[in-house]
Amino acid sequence: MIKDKMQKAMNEQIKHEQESAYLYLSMAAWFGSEGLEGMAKWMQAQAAEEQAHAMKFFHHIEERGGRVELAGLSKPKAEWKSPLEAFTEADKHEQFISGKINDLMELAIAEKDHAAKSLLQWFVDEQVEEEATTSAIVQKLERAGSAGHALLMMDRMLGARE
Ligand code: OFO
Repeated sequence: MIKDKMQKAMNEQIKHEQESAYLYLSMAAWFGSEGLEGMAKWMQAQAAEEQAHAMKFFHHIEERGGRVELAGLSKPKAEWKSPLEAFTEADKHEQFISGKINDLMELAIAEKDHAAKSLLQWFVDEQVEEEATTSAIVQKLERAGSAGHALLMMDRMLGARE
């Protein structure tokens, strides 16, 4: 049975994951409006992944006899100055999420909640990957600068994401 403290914290994390999905979906819409279809596709895939993350917490709470309670989502930003600005924000957002996962892990350790620790270890590893991916894209975009052809190449490369 999940304890109240952990249930509350995981319900909050469902909100963070859904807000991640919402932010990336908003970025997908913005990239689409800028004619950068590859980046739009990448962000759509990222949004779907975030929803899957939210569902992992959802199922964990339910499987342990807890109660999922959804919170309201804040309106995501809708405009960015450049692809670099959008991906830099995505990268910062992933760092924020890593912090939240670490906080949850700290709580699981303090509460001796081994089931939560097992789930959270997956997220700790996932966040390493998420941060590495977004920061590598930021680095490439920085190199591309304002060169149109480099940006279009990046767009094609990111659009190849399954
Ligand atoms: Fe759920 O990993 Fe990104 O936010």
